[in-house]
Amino acid sequence: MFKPFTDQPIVRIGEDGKKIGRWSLDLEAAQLLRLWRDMVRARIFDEKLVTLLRQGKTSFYAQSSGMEATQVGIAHGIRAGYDWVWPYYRDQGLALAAGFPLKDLVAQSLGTNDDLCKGRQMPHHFGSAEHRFVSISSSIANQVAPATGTAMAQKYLGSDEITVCTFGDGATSEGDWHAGLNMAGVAKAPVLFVCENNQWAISAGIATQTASQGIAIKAKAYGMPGYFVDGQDVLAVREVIREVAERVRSGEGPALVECLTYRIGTHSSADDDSRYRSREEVELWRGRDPIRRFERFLEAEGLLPDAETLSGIRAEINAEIDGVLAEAENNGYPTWDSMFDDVYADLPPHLEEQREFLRREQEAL
Ligand SMILES: Cc1ncc(C[n+]2csc(CCOP(=O)(O)OP(=O)(O)O)c2C)c(N)n1
Repeated sequence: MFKPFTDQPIVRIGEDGKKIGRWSLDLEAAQLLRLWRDMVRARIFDEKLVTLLRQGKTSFYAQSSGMEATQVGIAHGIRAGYDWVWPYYRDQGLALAAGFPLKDLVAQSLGTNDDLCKGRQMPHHFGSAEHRFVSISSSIANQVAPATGTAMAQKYLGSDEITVCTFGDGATSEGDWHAGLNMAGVAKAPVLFVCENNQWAISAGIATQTASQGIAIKAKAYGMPGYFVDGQDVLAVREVIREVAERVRSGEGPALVECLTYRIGTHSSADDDSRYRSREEVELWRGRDPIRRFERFLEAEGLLPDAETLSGIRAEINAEIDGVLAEAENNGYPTWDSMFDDVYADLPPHLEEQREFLRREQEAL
């Protein structure tokens, strides 16, 4: 049983890859390789999307490089595809590791014909009811109260699904965050709140978000346990999330997990992070790369596949993503008149008129 409210983050693997404390591995080599693969897939996806932005093929993206252990650990700790997730805009690593189809994510970012929203949403605001991923929102903390509501419904329906709600450290400064956690505590709603504390809210550092010891400790005020975890350690995140999620599922009420991580890249495509944080800090955290740390662990345990196998997997992931990107572009983009679809069951006369008007204009071009 993990302890809540620890001063130091809960950790399984040290920087050198060696086990910290006494614990036994409950995963087979194939499952460990899956964790590695999911982290590498998230990293490669991130790099490709940044390239796509530079090519002008999409106009918005929020990088998650550096946060892979947190996001993949969360995905592997919950019942992916069964539990409902209210993700935040940087959660592509979580989504992909939880089985969200790459094809749907890419189609949404590019706004192609296969995009469920037909290009009407902001890029990188994906979601899928089928995969139990509520649509991404740009507003911070606005998912917290609805996530509590989702969990209350699950409780009233007697379901054993739980709700997982993620957010950054900046979101915890919003009133919505406190209202959502407060209600969850009162209602004993089966919701697992996870803070992906990457230490910056655009240019505002964590010290400007809170004067308290951290985020996890705030759970105390709302009558739930709060866990502080090393978010660069995929095994620690997976295990804490798994244990806490099952406790939430068993009816013990909500919980908060804070994963301490770092965003290596800029806040979003519109940001220049060199204006507010030192290169030394970024380099320090680049050296704390969660993928490398996990590789050192696999090596120390004698479980790291040979270099050829690893580069084969990387090549496979590259080919998969390139293939999906090319396919999305080949599928083409929605035409202008699709904007009239899905608005009303029967198009009212004034919109019918506007569609006709636009059609004539288009023909005259
Ligand atoms: C309600 C609201 N206020 C302000 C913003 C502007 N904004 C966009 S992202 C962001 C910082 C969020 O930081 P954090 O929650 O730590 O997540 P991160 O982007 O660092 O992962 C802010 C203030 C917003 N999107 N929504």
